[in-house]
Amino acid sequence: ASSKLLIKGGTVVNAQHQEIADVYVEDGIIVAVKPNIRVGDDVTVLDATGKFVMPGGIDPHTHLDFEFMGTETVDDFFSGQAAALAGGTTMHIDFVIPVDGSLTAGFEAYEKKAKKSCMDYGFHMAITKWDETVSKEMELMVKEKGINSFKFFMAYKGALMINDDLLLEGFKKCKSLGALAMVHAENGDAVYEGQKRMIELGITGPEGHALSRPAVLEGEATARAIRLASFVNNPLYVVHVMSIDAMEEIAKARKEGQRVIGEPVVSGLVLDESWLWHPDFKTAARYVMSPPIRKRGHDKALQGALSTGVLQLVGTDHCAFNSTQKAFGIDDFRKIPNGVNGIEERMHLVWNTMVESGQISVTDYVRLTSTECARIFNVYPRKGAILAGSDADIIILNPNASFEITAKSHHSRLDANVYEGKKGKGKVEVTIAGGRIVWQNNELKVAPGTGRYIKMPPFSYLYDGIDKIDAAYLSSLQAPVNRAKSAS
Ligand code: DUC
Ligand code: ZN
Ligand code: ZN
Ligand code: ZN
Repeated sequence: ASSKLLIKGGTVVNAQHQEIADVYVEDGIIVAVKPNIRVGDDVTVLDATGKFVMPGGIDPHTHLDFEFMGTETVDDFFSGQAAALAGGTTMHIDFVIPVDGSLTAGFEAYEKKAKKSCMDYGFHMAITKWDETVSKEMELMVKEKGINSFKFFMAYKGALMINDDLLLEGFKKCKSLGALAMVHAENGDAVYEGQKRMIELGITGPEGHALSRPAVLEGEATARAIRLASFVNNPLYVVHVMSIDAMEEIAKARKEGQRVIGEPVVSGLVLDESWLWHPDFKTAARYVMSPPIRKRGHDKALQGALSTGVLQLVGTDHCAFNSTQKAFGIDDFRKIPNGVNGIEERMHLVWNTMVESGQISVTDYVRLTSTECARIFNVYPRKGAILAGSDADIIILNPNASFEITAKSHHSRLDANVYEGKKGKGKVEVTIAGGRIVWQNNELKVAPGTGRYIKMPPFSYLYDGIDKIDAAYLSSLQAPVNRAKSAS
């Protein structure tokens, strides 16, 4: 295949602007974006007339090759990424989980898992305990390993959960490093209580999952994390915002000027809780993820929050378990491995739900599926843009063609799909990753080892000017209070 590519006549869309132009690519990099580019016959030409030429999607939230709840996801870095590319996503950020509390060991393990990558990727890191070593290792991760975000689990008591003291320590450490603190916001102690109560009541099926961890617990933890972040003047990223309760806390904080980012995921935007009441266990268990998919109404409210800018970007939390694994919880919903798919479906479902429906513009679509993620994690404009000098991660979307989601034809290793049967207009017809055409005519051409690790530097725009706010606060503390010295 040629390493020179010309995409002709499409509408090139960036987060700020769209125009009809050609895009010329050489050796994996976009070289020129302008009308009527002429090239020699050694160049592969793609006609994009009547179609949108956009930055490939960036999924900020995935779990590939993840060992969790006594098992391991069926999608690894190859199958998960292949699925992503077939759906128009060209980069993802996965979560490194420490090994026995060691960040270094965790990083090395994920480096190995990711060797088979066929698309570019970055890493967040989870922090599951706290001591001097962890604190030192965080520094190493930021300064040498290309990690600029750390996730704290306020849920999963007895496994990943951390308490408020650690959360504060972690926030402060993130701040000193210019890294972004992320939270899984559910009150883990209360969830534990709720789960026990359901089992005592004899509610052992998947509906118990929803009943044991209602939206109020997500709202509480989100509010707590936001307030603690405010206490130390720290930017905060809330992952998988699933409820109105959590979203409203974010809205309020942002309105007051706090730097809070909210990430809804596709399942929360397009599905609802009724699936957990499905009479067939196998079907219901498929929809178990945490925080749970909420009642009808939360989906629409989250869509609205995306369209008004209360929430900023869309992830998936892609975490794939087959029905045999989901069946571990046949007698006890607490043992159903948590997670749903989405890495392949995100671009189509967001297009269909948000753009086709008229809720957002095409430029907004690019912003919340790609550009904003690149900005937050500080890899813009290398990623998230169709500009001269950017990586050639590009999709061609035909707004008049249609897509249909079914496990029969998806590229994940999953034996089912939570979006089975969903269809609509807007189809990713071509995916270009690192200058290579990897998806065309419904065919994938991917090879393990072609994806690259993208290092993410600290101090993204979320840190702009934060030192001034801190300095003002400090000097306010140092203004003396004049109290009359009274003789006793
Ligand atoms: N939620 C899930 O559903 N899966 C992975 C981890 C998480 O927080
Ligand atoms: Zn593995
Ligand atoms: Zn989570
Ligand atoms: Zn997750």
